[in-house]
Amino acid sequence: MTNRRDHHTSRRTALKLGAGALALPAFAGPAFAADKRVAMVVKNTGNSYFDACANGAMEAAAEAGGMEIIYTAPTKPTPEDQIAVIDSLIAQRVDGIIVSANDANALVPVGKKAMERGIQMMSFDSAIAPEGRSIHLSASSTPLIGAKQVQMIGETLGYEGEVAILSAASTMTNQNSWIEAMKEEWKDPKYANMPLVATVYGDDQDDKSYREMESLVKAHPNLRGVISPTTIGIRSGAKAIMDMDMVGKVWITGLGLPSEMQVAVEAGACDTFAIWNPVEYGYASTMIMAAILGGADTAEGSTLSMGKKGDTVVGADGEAIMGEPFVFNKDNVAEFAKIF
Ligand code: RAM
Repeated sequence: MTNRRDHHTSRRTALKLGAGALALPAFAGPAFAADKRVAMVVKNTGNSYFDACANGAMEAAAEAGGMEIIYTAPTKPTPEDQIAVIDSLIAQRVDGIIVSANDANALVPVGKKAMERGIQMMSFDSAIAPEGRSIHLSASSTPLIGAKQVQMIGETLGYEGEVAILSAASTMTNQNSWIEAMKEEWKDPKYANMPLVATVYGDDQDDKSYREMESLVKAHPNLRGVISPTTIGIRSGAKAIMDMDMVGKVWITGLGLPSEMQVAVEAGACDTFAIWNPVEYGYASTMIMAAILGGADTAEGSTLSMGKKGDTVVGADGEAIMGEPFVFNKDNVAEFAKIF
């Protein structure tokens, strides 16, 4: 059951050029999506990664002629609550919905319902299964993101010692596919002395992630590394390492925001971590939605414009990719912490 009052929704309408306004380069982008209403539905509220994505969405909306962005999410990252949010957007007859899914399959029926009503449905970040949307834009290649995280902890530990994974929720598409990709990388003989001893789920909640990190350390006295492929997990896990005085004994890596990881990197709880620019990711996703609303083809092999992020080509199952992740360490974390 969902308490509708829990849904946090923010609406902002990008400024439109009035008749008397100067038509200058800030609005140089395509104007095909003016007057459209697009919802960005993320996993849950209170996640600054998604707030950054929404900022990029607003930027794209302005470039695409001034469409309205409705940035919304359930308070808890569950599929049921997310379905209720999408149902209410269908009732409001928005033109397009961009979702980061809490469950790939559970969202298929509501995705189909939206498409039957003529609403353009796409996912970003965490995919809906192909039947429930047209396009899914991944931030980067799944094998690359998975492998990178195992490589980072390998380098930190000198390829020796027990490692665990602290993930988000067990139903989340993106974390699950990155974990699969990590396990592929782990097959390389260079990791023979760096076994994966546990995978636990903090559900993208700070308190649960923190407690899971504490339990990992207690249950595995020889634990030396943790990979957390979620910005919530890595920030809470790093805090637990610092609070438990485990700095120098256990290291965390994964996907984090420089603004949230600077303290942990400078304290030595985290050596390196990775992420893409979430502002650009929200921007690129929204530019694709604008192109689709303008009639762009989404069939495999089609080229879709991501505005100033360049073009992407639609692959199998409607999947496209934005770009490459960046790696952060003590030399560059402070600089990027100012941005995201
Ligand atoms: C968290 C969310 C999001 C994921 C990032 C890396 O913010 O789980 O879906 O992409 O981490």
